[in-house]
Amino acid sequence: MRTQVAIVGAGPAGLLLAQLLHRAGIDSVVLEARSREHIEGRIRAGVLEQGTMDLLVEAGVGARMQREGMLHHGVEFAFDGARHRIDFGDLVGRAITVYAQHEVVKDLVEARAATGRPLVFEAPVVAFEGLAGERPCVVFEQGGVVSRLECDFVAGCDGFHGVCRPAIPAGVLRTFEHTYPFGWLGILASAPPACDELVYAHHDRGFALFSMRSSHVTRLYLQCAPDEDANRWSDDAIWEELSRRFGEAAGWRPAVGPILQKGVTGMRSYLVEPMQYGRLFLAGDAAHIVPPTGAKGLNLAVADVRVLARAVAHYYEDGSTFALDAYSSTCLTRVWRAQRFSAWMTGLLHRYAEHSPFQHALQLAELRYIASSRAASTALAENYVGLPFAPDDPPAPSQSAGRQADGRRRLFARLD
Ligand code: FAS
Ligand code: PHB
Repeated sequence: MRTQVAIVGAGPAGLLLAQLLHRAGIDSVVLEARSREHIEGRIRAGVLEQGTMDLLVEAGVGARMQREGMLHHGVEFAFDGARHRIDFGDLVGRAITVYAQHEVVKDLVEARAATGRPLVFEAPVVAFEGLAGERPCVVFEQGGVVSRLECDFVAGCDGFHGVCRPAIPAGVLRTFEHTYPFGWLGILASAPPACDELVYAHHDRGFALFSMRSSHVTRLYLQCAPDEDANRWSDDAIWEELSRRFGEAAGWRPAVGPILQKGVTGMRSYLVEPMQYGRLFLAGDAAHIVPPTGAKGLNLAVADVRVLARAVAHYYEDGSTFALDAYSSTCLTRVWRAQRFSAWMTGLLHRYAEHSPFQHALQLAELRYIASSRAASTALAENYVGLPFAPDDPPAPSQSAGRQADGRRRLFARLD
């Protein structure tokens, strides 16, 4: 088998990259370890930044999101017994859409099928050859048969536990990591939203988050021990704890209903530099993890593959590698901004057992400042809705490139 780009992993990063490349006339093969049913049923993120929304629409996969997604122009913070709204529209003129990640995955899988190009399920990648050369090869298994896929580039979109990042030789990557002393117990509930927007709650008993998926399904999280066993929590115990953590916020309580799914997510900040090695380019969770407090994980994956698709298109347009060479530095500017915001939101809202009374009081002082200062709430809003994509990510070609620059501009116009 041979293709131009071998994509490892059919999560949001891999599937969107395949779609962007296809629209630029570039061939790819997507290799996914799990089944279609598994990846379309994996309950994860829910908040799409404005840039993600726009890119999905431009890529031809945003129609159902536009129909079924819920456009939100603000978010609420519950503390001091009240709810405080951050008005995105007034502060930064942008919005978010609440639309489940697994729905995005379904839309991308359907778009991939429409192209007729390969998306191979239950085909784990097990090895690589020639990543440092110009003719890399990906080795994968399917039905007990080992196959080789020759390509020009490998996109490592296989998530935090994938095989791409570990394929980079020791000594190449610099790793940054922080593990938080808590996790999130997340539930999906058959219950109508009791509030129009998301509510982040700071409470003495611990953090809680109210989100939603539709007019009859809600998504809620509560801070728990990092190794919490979700099965130890009865439905009643979960609802009682959530109601206590939201309860004093002006008498608001989430609507109670049958819990459809529950699970515990660990919390870590993680990042490798660079995000590339030879012809291998890491994107999404394969390269970085953020605590979900800032709702950035999925959106960072989207931003990475937008840069990668444009850089690969540069190469096939006129053989230039300047954008590919700049891939890591281009992505990492945004990744580090998201890391900062996610760590800050996590530190602001969670209960730390080791905190002194002063540190706990400092959290409340920060929350009160945000609620009372336009400057502080604007800073939160601009990061939450996502910073606009830079007009020329990757950097604009040098003007001396003449015809090449015109060609790229035409190409970017097609990709934008
Ligand atoms: P993914 O992990 O989504 O996709 C990687 C894919 O690669 C998977 O389908 C996997 O099966 C496949 N793969 C792995 N190894 C392979 C191999 N050897 N060969 C082939 N395929 C292979 N983000 C938020 O913003 N908000 C949230 O609330 C939130 N909740 C989360 C809860 C959980 C439990 C997890 C794990 C993550 C959560 N995230 C959240 C982050 C999440 O949304 C990620 O940012 C997002 O899935 C990133 O997408 P990908 O980079 O495509 O990685
Ligand atoms: C979600 O809806 O799943 C969600 C929303 C906001 C977050 C994290 C998760 O910060």
